Amino acid sequence: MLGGFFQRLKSGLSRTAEAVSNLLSKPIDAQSAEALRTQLLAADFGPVTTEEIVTATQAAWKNNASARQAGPAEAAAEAIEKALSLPTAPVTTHPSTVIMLLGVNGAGKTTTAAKLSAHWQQQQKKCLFGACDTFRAAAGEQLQAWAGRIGVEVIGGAHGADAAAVAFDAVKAGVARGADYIILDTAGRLHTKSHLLEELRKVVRVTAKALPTAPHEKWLVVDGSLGINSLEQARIFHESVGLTGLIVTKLDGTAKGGALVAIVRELKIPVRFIGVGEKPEDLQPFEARAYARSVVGLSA
Ligand SMILES: Nc1nc2c(ncn2[C@@H]2O[C@H](COP(=O)(O)OP(=O)(O)OP(=O)(O)O)[C@@H](O)[C@H]2O)c(=O)[nH]1
Ligand SMILES: [Mg+2]
Repeated sequence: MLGGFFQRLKSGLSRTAEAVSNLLSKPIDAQSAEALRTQLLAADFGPVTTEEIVTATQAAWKNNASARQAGPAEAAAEAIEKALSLPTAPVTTHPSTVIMLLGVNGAGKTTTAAKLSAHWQQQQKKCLFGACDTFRAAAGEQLQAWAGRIGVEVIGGAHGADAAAVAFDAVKAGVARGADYIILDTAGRLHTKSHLLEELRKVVRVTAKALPTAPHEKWLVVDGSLGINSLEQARIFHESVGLTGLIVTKLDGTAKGGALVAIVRELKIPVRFIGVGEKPEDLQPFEARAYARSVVGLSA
């Protein structure tokens, strides 16, 4: 099970890994260090992490016989894992934990709501959806379709209804029915439009009226294939609502799998889960070590 889990992560990140693993399989000289730097930047690790990885791989090769034996890839994975280490609190546990999913259009919020439920249902947890995307006509139906497949109740509103009112109803219903997780799927929005962000803040405020400690988590769903372009989005959402976590989707098949590190470093927000495909089971709790090894092509 764990092996399969790691394999999926590794194959998902293989495009990023392919670009660097060749360079990390042999001694690093000045020329290959430059090539490595170029590849790491192309994979969107960002300049700071890129330099740390290059320095670590060079040092490992020069100074230390056992590191030399393990190879530059091990040194690179360690540098990446270190770059991701944050003082991270565990995900809030409340008898009815309210999780708000935010993000730009198409980031993967609705799919992630379904995946999260599938994940928690496996742990015998009860989930309930709030279909707070009342903006896009088909959005409620998309969530309904997922809910039907995985057996989750949805609280929704009519097209054009107030998203905050739907959130309120969903939280009340979830608490009344003893749901362990209440997942609020919100409408995709342009992070550059302040009135849209104001609407999100209203969802946050009204949710707290339904349950004073809610929303317990505000997770930004980020399309991992957009690479470093997502950083600015994440920054604005964070300033606007105060994020408590990230979910990075579409890490399967992207060559920009390093951007996750750049985002975590800059915003100091933990990655909670990653998406490595479109199916409900293609969501994994984020583990820095597994990610760091996969992204340079190493095995578990
Ligand atoms: N390959 C891959 N595709 C994904 C992943 N997560 C989501 N998708 C796909 O991305 C597309 C958009 O996903 P949605 O869940 O509808 O995105 P959204 O953020 O809810 O979009 P809006 O409601 O329009 O804002 C769908 O085709 C999903 O199947 C992933 O981890 N990997
Ligand atoms: Mg959606």
